[in-house]
Amino acid sequence: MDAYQGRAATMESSARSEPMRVVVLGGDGYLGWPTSLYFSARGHRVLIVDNFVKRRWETECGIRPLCSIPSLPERIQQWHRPHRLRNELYPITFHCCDLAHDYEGLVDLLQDFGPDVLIHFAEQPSAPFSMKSRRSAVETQHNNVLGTLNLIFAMRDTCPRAHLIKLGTMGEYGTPNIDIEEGWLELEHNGRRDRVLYPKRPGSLYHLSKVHDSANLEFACRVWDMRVTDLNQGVVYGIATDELDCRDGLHTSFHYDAVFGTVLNRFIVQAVVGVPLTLYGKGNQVRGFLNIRDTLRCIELAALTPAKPGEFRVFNQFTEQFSMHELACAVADVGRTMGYAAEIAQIENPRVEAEEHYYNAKHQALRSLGLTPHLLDENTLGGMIEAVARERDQVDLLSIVPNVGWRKTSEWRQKTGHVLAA
Ligand code: USQ
Repeated sequence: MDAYQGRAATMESSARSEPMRVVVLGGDGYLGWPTSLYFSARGHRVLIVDNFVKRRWETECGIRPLCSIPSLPERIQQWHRPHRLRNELYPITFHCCDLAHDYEGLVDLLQDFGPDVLIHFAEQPSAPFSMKSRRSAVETQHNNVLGTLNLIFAMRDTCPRAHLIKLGTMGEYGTPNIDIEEGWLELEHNGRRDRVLYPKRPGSLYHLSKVHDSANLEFACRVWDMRVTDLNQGVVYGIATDELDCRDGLHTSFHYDAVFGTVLNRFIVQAVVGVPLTLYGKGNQVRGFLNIRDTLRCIELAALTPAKPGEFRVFNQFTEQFSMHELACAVADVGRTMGYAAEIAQIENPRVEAEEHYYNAKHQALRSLGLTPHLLDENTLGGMIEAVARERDQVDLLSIVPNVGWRKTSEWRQKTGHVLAA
């Protein structure tokens, strides 16, 4: 019996009796691929849509994930290789389509497939990439905002009853000096009350692209009765899920570089290769975090209880919050118990962000739908360190060095000399 068989009962318990027709937009990516497998494993019919531009951006930036990623057809073939439990699954299909540039192609494929739910990851996901240059900022907003706008129209005209689950970000809110609500704010002004979209003050042009998406989606719900769940997700960490781990060759991309790597994944790699953990600025920036396993469960919960027609529903999707300093110390502590030196280096912050601030973001909605979080503990950190240590030889030290400055990248490079001691 393999690891996958052992978990089959859990998977069946969360499967719906009626299989859904699920489109995963951006299904070749870090979260899109495990989401596709998660829904496939539960008996749903999955269509992946991707234009593979993320692979091109990586090449342009001269970076690559820790382990090289087989092509999407190879990974799908690997998933469907003969397997006692998986023989009954609908085959995952895929279609190459660029949402921002191929509206007709998008319309055709939605018409043919007839989705019940669309899960939208097909966006440029990196704040540093969006701040690199005018070109990358334009590419980010063009890809994200216009791609989502095309999707809205394509859904309106082909599958208006389908439920859109859109990956937003906690970074849309920024770090306001008041509590962060789940998308909406009740307010009283001059004796009158209203419910308005929560005011946003994002910290990068990438995060801002998601604010624009949210405004467009709320409009589409109000005017065209669309059903949308906007998942304002925190920083995701980890690479282990039941489906990814069930067989070799199914792994998802893990970035530790300064452009696409997120903070915890970076700290883990830095601890393993003996580079000081790159704490930006004072390190008192606080962010919400979640395990990749909880991302998948949150999306499933949203899909099983869809937004109503006309409802723009927002969930804050994270399970716990840490300051970057706390996070660095947690990685360093576990790293040292495993024999790594794991020093912490406070370096000049390449970003423009508050380094000391109030942070209290609500995140009850997904818990009340049934999310049981996988919290970050020593075992999780230790498991990540072990997994990265097996690939240690693949790490490109140069790509760890932050090389994009928010104010002006050329000035940032000059100022810091962008060198890290290994
Ligand atoms: N940071 C460090 N050292 C590093 C890298 C980052 O101290 O080596 C700090 C940053 O200054 C920032 C925090 O860690 O204060 C988070 O940075 P990040 O790069 O992990 O995350 P961010 O740029 O906010 O974006 C990531 C994903 C994005 C997602 C977002 C969720 O790339 O797709 O939307 O996390 S959230 O942060 O909640 O907006």
